[in-house]
Amino acid sequence: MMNEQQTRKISKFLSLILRHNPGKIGLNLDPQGWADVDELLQKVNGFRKWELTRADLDIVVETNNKKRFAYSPDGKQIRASQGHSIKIDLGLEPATPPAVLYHGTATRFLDSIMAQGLQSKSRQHVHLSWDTETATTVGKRHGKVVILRIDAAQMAADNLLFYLSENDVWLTDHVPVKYISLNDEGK
Ligand code: HQG
Repeated sequence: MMNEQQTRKISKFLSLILRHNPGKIGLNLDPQGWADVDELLQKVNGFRKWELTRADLDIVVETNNKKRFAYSPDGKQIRASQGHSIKIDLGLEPATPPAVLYHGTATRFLDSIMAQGLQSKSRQHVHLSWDTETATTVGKRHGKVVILRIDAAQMAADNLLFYLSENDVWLTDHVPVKYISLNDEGK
């Protein structure tokens, strides 16, 4: 049985493989980002000398705090639900966002963001959150956190597209400056 630390280690390695570098273990993803589960297990174990079983993988998929991975309906394939830097097509349909979305970032990025808007950087999309709590957690990874308020209603009205990932992250290509304000709610 895996403990929490092992589960986290596996999850991190899977994020690397399924979002950024499948070639590291000689794995191929299809154009929608899916990997064959049996092949993944074989190649991960070959690379890391782990003895990861399908049952272990089920636990990683189910217990992951952000539901980062999902199985195909027949259970034979697995992919990351978002966060890719490699070019894949998640096949998500455009969805109508809530009126306001949030983006947590570090204060040191503010000047640049307020000049260029939010860019997807190394990932395929800009990631936006439903709530300020989630945005705070995302932003803290980068330094002193600041929360930006995104006028998603106006963006949608202006025909900019949004997608909702399977694990509940809002995705869009770019957020122009005019839709961004500092979130000083409650101050
Ligand atoms: C910033 C995690 C300067 C942007 C999270 C962010 C999320 C700019 C950083 C997911 C900029 C990119 C994504 C501009 C954007 N000038 N900086 N014009 N535009 N930035 O990690 O949103 O745990 O690629 O604000 O929970 O932090 O991996 O994006 O600070 O859902 O599953 O450039 O990653 O999920 O950083 O995080 P990231 P993010 P996982």
